[in-house]
Amino acid sequence: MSGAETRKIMLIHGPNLNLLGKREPEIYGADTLADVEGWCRVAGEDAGVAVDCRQSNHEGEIVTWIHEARDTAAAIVINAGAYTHTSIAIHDALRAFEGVIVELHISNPHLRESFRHISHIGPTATAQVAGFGVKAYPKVIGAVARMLG
Ligand code: CA2
Repeated sequence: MSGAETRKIMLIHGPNLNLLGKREPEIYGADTLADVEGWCRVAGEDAGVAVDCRQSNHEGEIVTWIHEARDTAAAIVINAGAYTHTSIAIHDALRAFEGVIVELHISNPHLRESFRHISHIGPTATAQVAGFGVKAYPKVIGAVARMLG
């Protein structure tokens, strides 16, 4: 990673999270993904880090972005959506990323169906946050910025 990117965080959202604020507000809240990404960019500006926001419904695209982050970002904040519980490919890609990794969930998967209790992201993560709703995102960006120093 070059010096220019030592203060960049890649924020990755997985499948269906483009629907935030448009369905199931009782679980995920009424704010949209654009709202959340906007708060994170502002939190990044306040903390002196750039936040590179991505969302994909395709596992391979997320894997490719994690590879890209090896050269462009000092940290990854990832809500992999349902791929959290299924994707060895995302697990393996994260294993090859040497920076800070934060696994973030809006809900607390442990309070939900048993198939959400396994995380393949967790064993790769520096830190995990779950159950605080979407308001956790800008807090996490600030915390990661402080970790980066
Ligand atoms: O709580 C989270 O952040 C989750 O990562 C959300 C995933 C779910 O599969 C995980 O178990 C926990 C689901 C994302 C679906 O997002 C939607 C948002 C609005 C409307 C419909 C789906």
